[in-house]
Amino acid sequence: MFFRYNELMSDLDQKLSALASRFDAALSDAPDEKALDDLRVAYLGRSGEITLIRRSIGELPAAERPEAGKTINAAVEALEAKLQSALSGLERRHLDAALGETIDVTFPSAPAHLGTLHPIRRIMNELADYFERHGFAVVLGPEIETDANNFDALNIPPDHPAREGLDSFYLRPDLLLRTHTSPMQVRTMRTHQPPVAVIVPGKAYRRDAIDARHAYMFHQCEGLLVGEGFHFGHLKGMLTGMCRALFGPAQAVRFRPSFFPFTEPSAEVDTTCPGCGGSGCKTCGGSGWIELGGSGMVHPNVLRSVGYDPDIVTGWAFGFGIERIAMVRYDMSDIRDFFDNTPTFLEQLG
Ligand code: 2NL
Repeated sequence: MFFRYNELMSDLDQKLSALASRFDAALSDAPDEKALDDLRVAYLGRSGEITLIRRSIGELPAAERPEAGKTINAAVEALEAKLQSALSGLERRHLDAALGETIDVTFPSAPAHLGTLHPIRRIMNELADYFERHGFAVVLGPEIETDANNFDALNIPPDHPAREGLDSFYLRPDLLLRTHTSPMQVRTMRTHQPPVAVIVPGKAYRRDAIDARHAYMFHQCEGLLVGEGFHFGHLKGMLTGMCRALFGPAQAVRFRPSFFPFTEPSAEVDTTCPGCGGSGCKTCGGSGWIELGGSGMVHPNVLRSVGYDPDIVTGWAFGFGIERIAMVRYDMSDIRDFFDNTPTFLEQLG
């Protein structure tokens, strides 16, 4: 009797042998770990081909089932071994590729992000440069102040509305966040004999509700000149020069009568609107002028409160809001843009 080779093999052997051939072919085509895993699922997984074959054992005569089980287990082990060895091969190839890679350690890195000066700091620096050129010292002081320095010494009486808790941040009945930088001028006058020429840039705090024009913290630059023979003309000259340093040589300056408890006489300081050069635009509300801050001759009561003799020395002072100057300079409409800390916004203000 002649049998063809295939007929010698049991049906199960034939199935497993065909499966192994297909598996080998697919394995040699598998490019990566993902493909290997797909193969494992397709052949050895819960509903894979081997599982289907294993289920068919039930159709065999009981005597043949143990042998068939062993045959299938052997086939599974063979497939798993091939998968494992293919996986090791892939890993080795990855490693070889990584080891063969050359890294140019001299290649320039991406440029570091350096950031820029905050626009508020730029204005403060420009003010400091201008006043230092004219012999003023820049002094800085504490942001927590006594009510005596913040109010009493500045001729602000106990019943003045600015002293209300609603308008200021109190830490204790006698201690608050300074509402202006003036208390540092007071400290300077108490510790220095005239002549005194200082500017005080820094933070000030008021209990304002936040909107496009108000913030509970803002920056001020105050200035003070006290000595024998100083008069309003010196103030006009210094502030005109300041506006020209900030906004350009064509700036004019206008002083409007006003009131502050710490100066007498007092004046608001306006300068030519940089938006329109004085012809009137939206920025200046059509007036051609924009208001920068206040100024005046130091009140005799203030001079007395620091131990100076108002019959011998006179002086002037001023106070400007830095945000106000920066908003005019950079044509901004919302004060909150300074404090939102959006680098892309702040960096475009040059
Ligand atoms: C404003 C007004 C001003 C002062 C601040 C001052 C300081 C001392 C004595 C007298 Cl120690 N005066 N400072 C004077 C006038 C006006 O600021 O509206 N600032 C934004």
